[in-house]
Amino acid sequence: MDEIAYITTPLYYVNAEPHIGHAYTQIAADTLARYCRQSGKKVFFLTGTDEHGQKIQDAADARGISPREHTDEMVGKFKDLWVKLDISNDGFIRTTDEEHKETVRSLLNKLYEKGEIEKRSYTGWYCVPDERFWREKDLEEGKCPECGREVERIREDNYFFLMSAYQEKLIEYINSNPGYIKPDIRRNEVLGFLKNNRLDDLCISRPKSRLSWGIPLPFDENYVTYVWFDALINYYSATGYIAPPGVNWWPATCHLIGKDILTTHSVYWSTMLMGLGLPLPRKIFAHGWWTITGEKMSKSRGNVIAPLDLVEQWGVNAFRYFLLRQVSFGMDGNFSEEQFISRYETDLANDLGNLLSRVLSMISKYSPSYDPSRPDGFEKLSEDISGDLEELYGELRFSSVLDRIWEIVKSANVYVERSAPWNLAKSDTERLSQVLTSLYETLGCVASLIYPFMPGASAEMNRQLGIEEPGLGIRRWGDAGRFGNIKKGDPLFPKK
Ligand code: ME8
Repeated sequence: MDEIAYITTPLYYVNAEPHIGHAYTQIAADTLARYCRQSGKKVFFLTGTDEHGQKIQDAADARGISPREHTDEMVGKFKDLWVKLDISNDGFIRTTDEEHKETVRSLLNKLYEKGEIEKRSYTGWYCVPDERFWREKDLEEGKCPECGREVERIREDNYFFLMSAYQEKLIEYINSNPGYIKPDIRRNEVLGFLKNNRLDDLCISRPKSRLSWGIPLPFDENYVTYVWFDALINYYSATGYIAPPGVNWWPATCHLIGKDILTTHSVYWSTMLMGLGLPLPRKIFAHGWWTITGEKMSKSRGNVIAPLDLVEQWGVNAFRYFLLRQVSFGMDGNFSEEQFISRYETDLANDLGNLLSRVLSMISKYSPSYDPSRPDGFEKLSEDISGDLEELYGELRFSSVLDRIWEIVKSANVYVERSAPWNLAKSDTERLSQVLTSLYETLGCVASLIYPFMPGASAEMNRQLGIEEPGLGIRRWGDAGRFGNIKKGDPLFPKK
């Protein structure tokens, strides 16, 4: 991996409040960003809000306030939630930022001057909620093929980005860069689509008479920019005024998105960059959906789970853990409270929480010496996993990383039972010191390994272990050092 990592999330629409689906992408991106920082990279982790377009205008109209008032209020809710979810974003971009609008206008001008944009008369079917035009043949039973809602027939003059010219080039690019679109199932989906369909040109304007809440085209003030054209550019524009200066942040290392917006990223964004002569991002990773009884969780379907309810009941660490542990990243997952509770009780309260509290109690009770000279195999376990982290995180296999960490946690629990320190305390104090030191150091490693997923729980483990200056790096067995500062505290994951 490179020495820098520029990680992005989608810019969420501010037409309604964030739900678990949004929290999911944020937590995944945050975990990746934290791991990259932990492994010594310079990181720019960007998130933000998508504030123009029909949807937002409609949401503001429905509340009888201006789009600006509406978006300002909603942005606050997104930002508050990210703080509560321990999201460590380095920047927050709003598509209403003046600097972003200027970049969009200047890139539009550039494309226009290069002859990549053309004005045409157009008739098509428009899905207002998805802000997308469809051809007659795309419709399914006369409705939007993406969301199943009603579409409107629209005829008007508009500006088009000549996207169709890039069809072959894009196929070639995806073929020669197998890591570009991930996971492979999504890459194959995009390739299949590109090979079996003629790519259309992309309508990138909306007449101001129909929609005023947008960025005016620099070459025709009677139009505003199509919201996707505006929003996708954020990834690039942020590098010019939000990212820490002095580093070449473009191209982005990884755009993390949900599979609902795969086409806009892998086709629209890639070809826009080709048109502009800019490098393409290194990776676009599209994860799966959280469903509720099999249906996609979405604002418009009204079947959403509010993240804060779960966080209030179970804590932010458990919430973050569950989302990334329950489903292989990339696949869909059905949300169930029973599974949440079971993960909480088994993995967190029993396996990890109990281990910490038992080991610390035994160290306090039996006062062994700190003796790291004979690690009893645990140094090997933590070496092995450290060697694999780069690859697992590189492929965004979060649940596999957690599986590996829990292998260590589970073997430590088995080791406690097998070595029975309560008997050793009576018979063999040397062996007792060896066993409790092994366990203590192993907990020190686990505390640093869980940091990207559960930064709060990691900090609390460090505190109870008495590791006063934990540092950010991944701890090796033997680094935690001495028992002197142990401060046993409340259970890490209290039983409910
Ligand atoms: O599409 N399961 O914004 P959006 C998993 N503004 N993830 C989900 C989800 C679910 N049920 N529902 C939403 C937009 N997401 C555009 C993006 S980017 C330049 C512009 C997550 O508010 C997932 O990341 O509809 C998905 O891609 C994103 O929210 C869509 O957010």
